[in-house]
Amino acid sequence: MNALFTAFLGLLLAAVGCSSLPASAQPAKPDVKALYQQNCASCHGVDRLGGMGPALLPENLERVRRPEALKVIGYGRPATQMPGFADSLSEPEIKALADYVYTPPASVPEWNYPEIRASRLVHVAKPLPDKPLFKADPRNLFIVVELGDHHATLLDGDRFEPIDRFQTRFALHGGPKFSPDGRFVYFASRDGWISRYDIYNQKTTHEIRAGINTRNLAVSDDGKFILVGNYLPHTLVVLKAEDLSLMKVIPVKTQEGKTSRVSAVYQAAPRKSFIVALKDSPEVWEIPYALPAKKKGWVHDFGPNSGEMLVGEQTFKPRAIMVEDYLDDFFFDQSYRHLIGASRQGHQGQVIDLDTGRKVANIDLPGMPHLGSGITWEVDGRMVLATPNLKEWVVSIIDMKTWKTLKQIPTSGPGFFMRSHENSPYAWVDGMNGPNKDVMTVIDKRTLEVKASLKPEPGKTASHVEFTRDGRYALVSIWEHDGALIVYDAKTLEEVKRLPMKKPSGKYNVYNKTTRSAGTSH
Ligand code: DHE
Repeated sequence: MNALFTAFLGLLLAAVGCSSLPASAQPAKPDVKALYQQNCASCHGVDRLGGMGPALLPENLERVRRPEALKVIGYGRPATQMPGFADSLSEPEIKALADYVYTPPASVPEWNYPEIRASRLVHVAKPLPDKPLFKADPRNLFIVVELGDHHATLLDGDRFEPIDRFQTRFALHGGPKFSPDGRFVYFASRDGWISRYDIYNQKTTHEIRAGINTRNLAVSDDGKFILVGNYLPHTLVVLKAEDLSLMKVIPVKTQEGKTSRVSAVYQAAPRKSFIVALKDSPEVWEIPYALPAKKKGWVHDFGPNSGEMLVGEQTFKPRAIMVEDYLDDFFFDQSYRHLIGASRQGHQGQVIDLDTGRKVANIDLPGMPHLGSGITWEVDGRMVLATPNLKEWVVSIIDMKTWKTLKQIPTSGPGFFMRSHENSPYAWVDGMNGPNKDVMTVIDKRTLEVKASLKPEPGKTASHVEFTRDGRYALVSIWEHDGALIVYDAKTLEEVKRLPMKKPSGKYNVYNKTTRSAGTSH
C-alpha cells in the first residue's frame, strides 16, 4: 500500500509538472463539483455538511493532513464504510477532490433553528423503565469511547466485563457527560451530533445535530439542560436534556461586536451556571441556568412530548468577563470560584476570580500546560494543582493558595492526560506527545516524586487513566486501532486484566464523574 501510495504521489507531482505544457496539450481540468456529487455526496451530503459520513468542510478536516486525505480518497478508511476510489478515479481527479474539500464553501452554511430542529431523531418515544436491565453496580460503570470503529463500551466496573457495546457518531470528542443520577450519558461528535444514551435500558434514545463543527457539551447539574459549544457556526446551543429538543441558539457575539468560535463549555455546578471559553476574543462567559422557576420570563414547558419550550428573554443570558489575554485550556478549582487559564502568548497562566471577574494572580507555566487535564489533591496541608504539559517533559505542581509553582516533576515525555483518585496515593500521567508514548509515569502524591514508570505494552501508545469508584483499580488505554483496556491494581501497580478494544480513548466512571472527584475531569 505504501509503495503504491508513493507511486501515486509521484504521479501527482508529475501531473503538477504538466503545467509547463502549452494550454492545448494540458489534460482537461476535472469538473470537481460533478465528481463530488457523483462519488461523495450520497454519504457526505450534497452540501458537504455530512450524512452517513463526516462533514467535508475545512473546519471539520483540520485534524486530517492533506496527504492523509489523498490516501483516504484513493484507498478508503479501514473500519469504516469509506471505499477507495483509486480504481475508478484518475490521480488528477482525486487531487481535485482533495483540494475541493479543503476549500471553504462560497457562503457559510446555515445551521440555526430550522436546521437543528429538522435534524432531531427520536429513536425511543416512550419512557423506558427506571431500573437497570443488568445486575452491576450502576454507580461503578464505565463508558469507554472506542475511536477506532466509532463505538462505546458500557463496562461493569467491578467485574471488568462489557455490558453493552454500541455504535456512536463519527469522531466523538470531549468527555461524554452523565446525568446527575448516572442513568443517561450524552456524547458530542466533532460533526455536531449530540446523542443521549439510556444506560439502564442500553438504548440511544435521541439525537440532534447542534452544530456543523462542535467542540463539546456540558450538562447542568440539575440534569435539565445541555449546552453545546460550536466552532461552526459561531453559536452556543441549549437543549432540553430530557429529549434533546432545541431550546435556544445563542449567537456568540463578542464585546467588540464580532463573532467568535467557542473553545469549550463547562458546567460549574456550585455556581449553577455554565462557563464558556471563547476562542477569538479575550473573554469568558458565564451563563446561569437555575433562575427561580417562577421568575417572569423563565422557561415555559409545553409538556414532555411537545419537544418545545419557550424561553423568556432573561434566561441563558451570558455575563461576559473580560480577560487580559486570549485563554486556551482551562481548569477550575473545586469550588468553581477560580478559573485558571493558560495564556495563548507566553509561559503564563492567569487565575480569574469568577465572582469579581478580576484576575487575581499570574502563574508561571513553561511549555504548554494542559490545564484541562489538571487535578488537585492535598499535600502537607495545602491544596495543589498538578498539570501535565503538552510540550515539556514535566508535571507542574502549583500551590493553590499562593499560585506559585512548587515543583516540576520530570516525566517520560510531554503528557496529555493526568488522573488520580481520593483513595489513591498515586497520580498517573502519560507521555503520549513524545517519543516514549508507551510509558505511563506514576507520581507519589505525598512525596511529589516519581514512584514508577510503567510500560503497559512496549511500543504502543498508553494513555488516559480512570479509576474505579473506590479507587482500587486504574484503567489505562492502549490507544491503538487494535488496542486494549488494561486494568491495574492501583496499589501494587500490577496488571489484573486486559480487554481488547478498538483504539480506546477516554473512559469515564459514573460515580467519579457525578460526584466530581478531584482526581478526574468533570
Ligand atoms: Fe481534546 C477533552 C480540546 C485534541 C481527546 N479536549 C477536551 C476538552 C477540550 C479539548 C477543551 C475538554 C472538553 C470536555 O471534555 O468536555 N483537544 C482539544 C484541543 O483544542 C485539541 C488540542 C485540538 C482539537 O482539534 O480539538 C484536542 N483531544 C485532542 C486529540 O487529538 C485527542 C487526543 C483525540 C481525539 O479524540 O481527537 C483528544 N479531548 C480528548 C479526550 C477528552 C478531551 C479523550 C476527554 C478527556 C476527559 O477525560 O475528560
